[in-house]
Amino acid sequence: MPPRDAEVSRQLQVFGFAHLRQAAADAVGALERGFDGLIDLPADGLPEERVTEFDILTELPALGLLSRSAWVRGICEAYFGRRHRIITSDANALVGDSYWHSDGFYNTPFLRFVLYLDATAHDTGALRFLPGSHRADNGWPGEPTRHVIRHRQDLGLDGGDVPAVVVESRPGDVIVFDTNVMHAAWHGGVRRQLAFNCVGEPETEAEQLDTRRYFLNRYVSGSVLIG
Ligand SMILES: O=C(O)CCC(=O)C(=O)O
Repeated sequence: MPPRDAEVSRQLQVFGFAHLRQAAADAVGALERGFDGLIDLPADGLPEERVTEFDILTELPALGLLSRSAWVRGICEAYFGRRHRIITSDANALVGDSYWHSDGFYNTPFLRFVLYLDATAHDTGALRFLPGSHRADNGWPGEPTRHVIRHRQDLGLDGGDVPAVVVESRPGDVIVFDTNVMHAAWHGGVRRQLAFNCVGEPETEAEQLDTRRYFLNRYVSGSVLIG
């Protein structure tokens, strides 16, 4: 059953992320074949470092189709309250940890839809979130965010011990999040990831500027910021 737009949008408003179990189950085979055609992994499947390819929706038609699906449109329109636009897309072979971060902190909301082609669990790099940390009205941009980033010095915690919601996923699941939300992946095994990022059609000058900055930042910082 496709995810329900209004409920997912409300989860995004409250928590900053939503786990859409098996929303892309029908596309897994085509996505895997497409990924293999885009990113060459070594024979043992273990790259030494992360590999990213940008702008993949044309080269990976199964992801293109998904990004234009009625349910993705429904979630975006419910969340943004208007028509949306896809800004960037990327395929990643991820290894190791992704430290606590948000993908910048913008007044304009952006959504990232993520699919892992490998099962991810608590101890193998599952994406994890600090619920509600995308909301400026919760006071997150500032002190709490700084403390989480400096978790060892300020809180005496390893990154993986910061209290968080770990979203374990299996191929076919989609995780969508507001990219202001604090997120990380610890104890990282190799994980093949596909993703695309969306924004509500920018209307004001500030939104246009944020969208341009966001677009550029994706390329400058890589698909997933470390550190
Ligand atoms: O799986 C990971 O390493 C984290 C991915 C991430 O931070 C992202 O996709 O924005």
